[in-house]
Amino acid sequence: MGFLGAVLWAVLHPQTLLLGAVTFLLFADFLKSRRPKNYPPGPWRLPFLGNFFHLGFEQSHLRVQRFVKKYGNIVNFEFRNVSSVVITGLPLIREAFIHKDQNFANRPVFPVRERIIKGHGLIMSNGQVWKEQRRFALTALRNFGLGRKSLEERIQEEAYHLVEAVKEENGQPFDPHFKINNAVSNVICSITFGKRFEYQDGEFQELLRLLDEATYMEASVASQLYNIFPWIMKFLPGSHTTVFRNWEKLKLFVAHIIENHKRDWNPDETRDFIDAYLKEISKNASNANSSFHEENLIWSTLDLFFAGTETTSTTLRWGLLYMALYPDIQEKVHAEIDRVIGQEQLPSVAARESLPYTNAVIHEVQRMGNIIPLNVPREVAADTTLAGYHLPKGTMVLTNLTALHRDPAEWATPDTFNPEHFLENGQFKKREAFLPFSIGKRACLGEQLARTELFIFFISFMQKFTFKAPDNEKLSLEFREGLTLTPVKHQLCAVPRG
Ligand code: HEM
Ligand SMILES: *[C@@H]1O[C@H](CO)[C@@H](O)[C@H](O)[C@H]1NC(C)=O
Ligand SMILES: *[C@@H]1O[C@H](CO)[C@@H](O)[C@H](O)[C@H]1NC(C)=O
Ligand SMILES: CC(=O)N[C@H]1CO[C@H](CO)[C@@H](O)[C@@H]1O
Repeated sequence: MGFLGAVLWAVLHPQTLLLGAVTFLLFADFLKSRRPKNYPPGPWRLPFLGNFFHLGFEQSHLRVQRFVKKYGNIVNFEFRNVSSVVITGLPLIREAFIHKDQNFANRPVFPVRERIIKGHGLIMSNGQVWKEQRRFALTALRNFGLGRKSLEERIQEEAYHLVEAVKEENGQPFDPHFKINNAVSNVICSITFGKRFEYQDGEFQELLRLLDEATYMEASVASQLYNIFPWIMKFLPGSHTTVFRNWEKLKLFVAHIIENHKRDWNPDETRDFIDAYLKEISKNASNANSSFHEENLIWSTLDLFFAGTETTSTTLRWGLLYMALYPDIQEKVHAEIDRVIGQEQLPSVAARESLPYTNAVIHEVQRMGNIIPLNVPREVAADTTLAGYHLPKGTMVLTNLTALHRDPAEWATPDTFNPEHFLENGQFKKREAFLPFSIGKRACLGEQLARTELFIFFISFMQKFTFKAPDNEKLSLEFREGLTLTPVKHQLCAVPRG
């Protein structure tokens, strides 16, 4: 066969071929993943997987502290297979999201999200689509807050229903999750769909369950693997398929409601968000570039539904849990409410000033609950710099809100629930290192709404109940990590107050 033949044989041998291909790919990946010049520092990376294992699957926000200690306030990670930085500290967060907001206003596109949403809607869209959808949603939220029934009245009405439903538990142990979820969701449903859903409505409960499950499963191992290897994972079974299936069902639900709206649509009477949006679509019929079309209507609606339900309801659940765990604090809240508005008067945001202690407690719940620990990811929209480092377009940006909310330099007892953090001489004190809604152009669009909801729902609960652990049970602050940090499944007793 001769020498050449032997070499050729060796080269063509399947195993050798495979080995060669893998070596080549690893080398190419290594070249690709070497840090460019003046890039922020960070830990070593595995080819393909990047820092997947450093960030891990669970409690990842707690695990990487050592890197911040070692590398400083801007650390480069390969998160999944995307080059990313984690920013720590208020000065850098301000530099990025306020002073250089144009360059940091995008959202990254993850394969899981891309497959479902395809850049539509409000939360995950970019550029012109995002600008138009955001402006429209903000206006709509404002308008439906000023309509015949103010937003505050809608929330008060819903809080009334929620309190009635919790009374039915007669002080016995119950899991508050789905009733609270339903109530909170109804506020956004009344804005977007023009209706609320009864807590006994099986179909709606099922939708809320699908939403909850999708949010949880999107952080699962299979979904993360899909984000790295979509071309493989799309052929494999796993929890990512649940995410797709659930969103498909949620989409159908909204599409169905939109069909109903179209059927009895009257351009002169705008009942809700969907009506207003249909009007916008008809205005822009001749404009091929307009982002106001049905696909964006579905996703903007679902985005409001999604962002407006899970977050606020999770925060309220943390609130009740903290009250049950800190009975002295709960007692002080009761006393302040009894003194200022009593147990019967409907709570309104106008009373915020005169309820400083309760207001401080709600803020402390948000600080400790810390439900979005690394913020919602952003992406660098155009080559830029941060803290003097070069950040190329396409870099994913995570901001460490946990570091801010647990900073020992900012908070007297960073790891303990303590409303005094937000009080000074008995008055409410605003804190700069408190950013649960983030800041800048792309900050939470529902902040006003969320704050009003938290205030009214929480006070309504406190007017009527004392929250306690069930007899012989110990409550814990353990959390479940999905897209948000939520309390683990638990039961509470809501004992009616005399
Ligand atoms: C306690 C409740 C809530 C918390 C802690 C929260 C937090 C956040 C955070 C951290 C972001 C990412 C901001 C950024 O990238 O800088 C966000 C975005 C968003 N939130 Fe909220 N949120 C809450 C309630 C709500 C409610 C009630 C709505 C309903 C209208 C809502 C709608 C949105 C939307 C649409 C976005 C995406 C904005 C965009 O990409 O332009 N949120 N929220
Ligand atoms: C965020 O900050 C917390 C608290 O300092 C720290 O434990 C955690 O490791 C940090 N996470 C990241 C991703 O930097
Ligand atoms: C439509 O969008 C494209 C690309 O953004 C732009 O070049 C074009 O001028 C736009 N056309 C109209 C009619 O606005
Ligand atoms: C993309 C686009 O042209 N949108 C337009 C739709 O109609 C409204 C009202 O006429 C305009 O303000 C938008 O610019």
